[in-house]
Order: sequence, then structure tokens, then C-alpha cells
Amino acid sequence: MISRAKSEQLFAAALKLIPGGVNSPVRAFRAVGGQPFFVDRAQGARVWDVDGNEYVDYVGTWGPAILGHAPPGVISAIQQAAARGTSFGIPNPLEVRMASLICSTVPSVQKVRMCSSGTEATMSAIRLARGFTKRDKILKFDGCYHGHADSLLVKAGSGALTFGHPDSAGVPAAFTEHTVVVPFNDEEAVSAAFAANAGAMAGIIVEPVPGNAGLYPPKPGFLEFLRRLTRETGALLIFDEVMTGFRLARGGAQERYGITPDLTCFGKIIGGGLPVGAFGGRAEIMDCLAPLGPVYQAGTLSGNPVAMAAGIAALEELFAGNSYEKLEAAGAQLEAGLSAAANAAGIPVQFNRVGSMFCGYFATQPIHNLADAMLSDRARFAKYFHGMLNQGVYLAPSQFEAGFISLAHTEADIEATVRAAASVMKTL
Ligand code: HOZ
Repeated sequence: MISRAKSEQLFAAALKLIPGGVNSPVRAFRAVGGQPFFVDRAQGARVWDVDGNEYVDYVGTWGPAILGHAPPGVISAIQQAAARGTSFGIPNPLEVRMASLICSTVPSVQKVRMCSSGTEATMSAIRLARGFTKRDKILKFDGCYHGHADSLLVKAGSGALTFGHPDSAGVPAAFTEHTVVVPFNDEEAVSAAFAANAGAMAGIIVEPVPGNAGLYPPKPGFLEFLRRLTRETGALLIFDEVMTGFRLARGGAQERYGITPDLTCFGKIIGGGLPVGAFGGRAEIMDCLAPLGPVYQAGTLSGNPVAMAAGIAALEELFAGNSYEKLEAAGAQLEAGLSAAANAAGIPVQFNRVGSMFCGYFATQPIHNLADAMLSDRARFAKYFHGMLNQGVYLAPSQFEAGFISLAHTEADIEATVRAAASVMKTL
């Protein structure tokens, strides 16, 4: 029997001091029952909890850990940068190096502004789209999650969805009256929303591969349709690549699907595990930002030298070898193994995967949007989650989150994961 006594003690203390005992809702394990474990350390594809239990980790700190945890090159870059000062609040050379890395890797981004989280990136990109187009309406998709800015917490995915508050309390209706929400992968609904708001749409914000209600890929032609429609109507196409950026290809989902958005939001991987966000796009749009233009956006820790050093080291290591081929191969191995395990146990699972992001839904029908995802058997997922955890495999503690594979996951790790799944599936 696995003991998590120390984690339980820490959680009891945390519950008295921190709302729900956690600093971000999904971590509380409420979607799957039980209590979270507390991490002592992480290395490569593994995390160890404070009770000494070891887990193969498919959360990867929700996406950033694409190289695995604590990669030596990134740790050394952090140490060297920190020794020179942890924050300056005035330009430093690393910001220019980071901007150049992003712009040279993602051709749609001619200029980029750094910030400190994905939420800041999407919030700022929306403001910029509205300032540039001089229009108010924004279209988003239900189940997509773009951080927790007021105007985007409408039919939102991730923790908001998991805990039944996709429209958050505390957001005045007036703050979301310009947010139009339609189902993903539904061209007719998008066209109808544009027709109903003719001349008023500032832009569409979309996760090109939604990963906050599980994971479902765009149907062939859907992203092309969004690109065409926004171009024809003078609206901006904003890709939220906080999760997919630098993960689904060097140039992110936009490279993988061959789409050129007007603006792109980044986060996660570009911080090398430190808090970083960024948004960028066409120069004429980006130049509307202060101090050049009238759209205000700022941050004391934006372009922070330690975070820039970590992100640069992470990106350089990621770009050095055949990383994306390796991630694809690892994803394919996991997909084949888990699908076979489910089939052998006679459990209906819809396994969606794009590169190194995945979600196995306990469902009988293919999952293309939020409504499909809602049909999955979440009680069965919760049982599966705990079964896997007890076998030393840490999956995201919600049916509505994506899994992430890193370059540190070996074939043997994935084989062990599949063996664990095969035995757990038999108990469901
Ligand atoms: N919003 C993240 C999942 N999509 C969760 C972040 C966290 O809890 O750390």
C-alpha cells in the first residue's frame, strides 16, 4: 500500500492557509477525488513526492517541461543569470535574444512583447486586436481556455469547466457582453455569429488544437476557414499557442497546419519552467502598443532576465536535435499502446493525439468539440486516474486536461506506462 502521509499532513496545513489548499484549482484533484500529492523534486520524466513515491509524469508542469524536468542546461543558465541580478526593470540583452529566437522560428511573428503568463498574453492580445481594429466583439469557442482574464472566462475550459464554473462568478455581465461563443469545429456557427455581428468583430481567439477540455484536433479545413473569414471581414485571427507553441512543431500549430495568424500568444515552453508569456504578430499591429501606439500594456517582471535565460536555454536545446521526430515517435508509441490496452480490456476509449499532446476519453463516440467531450465517462476516468497513480504514473487529474510527453520519456517509460494501463483497465 502506497503511503502519502506527509502529503496528507501538508494538504491539511495548506487547506487552512490557501483556498482549497492549492494555488491553481485543477491541482486540488477534486475532479478525480482524493488529495493531491506534494512534490519534493523532479528530474527528467519523473517526479518524486514528499513521501518518496516516484511517478512517471505526463503533466510536465502542464506543458512547459518539454525537455523533461530540471534539464542541466536550463538550470545552469538560470544559475548564471540569477547571479547577475534577478530583475532590472530596464532592458537587458536577453530580451533581444529571446525576441529574435521567437521571430525567427515563427514567421507570422514580426514583433513580440514579453509578459509573465499566458493569461497576460491572451488578455493583452485581445486588447490589442480591439485597439487595432477599433471594434469590440471577440469570438471564442466553448471549451477553449485562454487564461482567466474577465472577458475570456465565458464557457471556458480547464479548471473552470472541471469545477462547473465555465462562466466565473465575479465577472460583471457587461465585461463579457462583447464575447461571442460558438462550438469548435462548427463553420456554420462561426459564419452565423459573424453575420449577426457584421462589422463589429475585432477577432477570433482560438487554441488551434484545443487542449483544455481534453484534446481534440481541428477538422480538416476548419482553421483555413477561420483564416479566410477573418481576412474577408477585417477581423484578426489570434492563435492561443500557449500550449501548442514550440510543441506541435518548431513553429507551433501554425506551422503544423500551415496557417498564418495575425497575432499569436505564447507561454509555458518559452519560460523553460519559469513564469513567462508573450504575444506577437504583424509589425503594423504590434506597433499599436505603447509606447508607439495607444494600446497600453506593461509589466514589472516582463522580460525578466532569469526567465529569459531559462527560456532561451530551453528553446536552443529543443531546436538542437531531431526533437520533434522523437516527440512524434513517443506520442505514436503511447497512442498505440494505450489504445491496445483499452481494446484488450473491452473499454471504449477515444484516444486523441496531436504530436506529444494527448487525451484518452472514456467515450464511445469520436470527440470533436466540448459537447462530445461532455459525453465522456468521468467517473471511469477518476478510477483510471487513481489506478495509474498507484502504479506510479501521474496523469492530469481531470478528464478535461491534455497529457504532455517530453523528450525525457524513454521507450521503456512508455512501455511501463502501457503495462500499468493494461492492468488498470481490467479493473474499470
Ligand atoms: N490551467 C492549467 C491547465 N490547463 C493548470 C495550471 C496549474 O494548475 O498549474
